[in-house]
Amino acid sequence: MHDLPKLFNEYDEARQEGFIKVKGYKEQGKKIVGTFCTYTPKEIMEAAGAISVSLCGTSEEPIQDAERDLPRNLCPLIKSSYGFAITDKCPYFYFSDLIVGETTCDGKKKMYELLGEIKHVHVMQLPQNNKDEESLRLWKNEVIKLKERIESEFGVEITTEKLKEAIKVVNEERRAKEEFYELGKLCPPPMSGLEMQKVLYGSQFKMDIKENINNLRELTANIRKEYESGKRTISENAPRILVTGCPIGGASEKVIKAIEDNGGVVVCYENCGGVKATYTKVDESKDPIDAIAEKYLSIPCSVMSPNQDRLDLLSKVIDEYKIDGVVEVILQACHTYNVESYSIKRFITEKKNKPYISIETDYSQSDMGQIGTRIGTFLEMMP
Ligand code: BJ8
Repeated sequence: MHDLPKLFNEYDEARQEGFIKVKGYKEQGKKIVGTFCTYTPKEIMEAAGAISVSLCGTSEEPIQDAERDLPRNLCPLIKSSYGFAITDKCPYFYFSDLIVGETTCDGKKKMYELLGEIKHVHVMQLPQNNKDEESLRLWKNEVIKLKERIESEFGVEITTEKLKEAIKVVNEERRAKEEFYELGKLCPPPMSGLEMQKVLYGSQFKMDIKENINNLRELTANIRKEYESGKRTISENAPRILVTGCPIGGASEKVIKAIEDNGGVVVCYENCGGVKATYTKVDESKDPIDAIAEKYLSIPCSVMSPNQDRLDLLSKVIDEYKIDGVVEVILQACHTYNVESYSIKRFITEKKNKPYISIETDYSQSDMGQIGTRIGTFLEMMP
């Protein structure tokens, strides 16, 4: 038997362990690129031989410091990220040679202006419509500008061959992640949603992509083997929940905990930690820059308008994962997800005939009781 809890815990500790790794990479002369969003084309950094790492803050700890400069009624992800940056409490930020941001939501793009006072920052101008030709042209140009910035900043040349190689590796990482989270399609699922979340979140901090692929595949194979030998850890009567909305990690995992403490199980994450980031791949047969631009612009985040692709994706995963109910997690003051939640609710309840609840929260633990009560009532409605 494999020690699965131990393997899950390794992912839980990945963020902390990465601190030492990132220092090691720096000492070897590697360049570090800090990122904040799924729209960042990771292939460009990979092709430059640089390491990319997520700088999204997920804890309440630095928010008070951030509020000295930023308004209180701002998304906790933005405040936490900024707070870590100005207090030098995040080794990933500290070691970053360049920060790459995108003009996604208003809060983030204004925060990047302030980060620019302490670090080198490159902001990609993201169009807000991902269907018209003009937007794709603009975005392609932004991908080229990022490539040129990385080349001049780090004194490297990103050749077409290197880009093609990077596309293959990053696609493979997407596939490995997909093979892992698709275990959630099994009935009953072979792991809890909290365990799945630990792996999805932790794997962001496994900076060696090839090693990440191998670890994910090994974990998936071990889970499958135990399941096939008859081991079950989740009741087959547990309502199967889909989580959608803003990114989840650290403090916001309280919502997953509330779902599972009340008898449900999260079997799928449609957010940026899960399906949304990986369900499309970069087309390996096209010109690399064209293919990268197309893949990233197609991400169905609520910052796009209109955003029909998100509804299509939700519809697909609700069917494939045999979902009983949908929980949308909205971080406080996230206007795009908050406003879009009305269309999401209508779609889920009227077109897919599934129960839906939205939970608006921040990184504090003060609303845990209230979230537990609301989720408990929601789960009681399940058939
Ligand atoms: S692709 S979800 S990572 S923008 S920071 S929008 S929660 S108010 S994170 Fe995001 Fe990229 Fe989209 Fe994904 Fe709202 Fe907060 Fe803005 Fe946020």
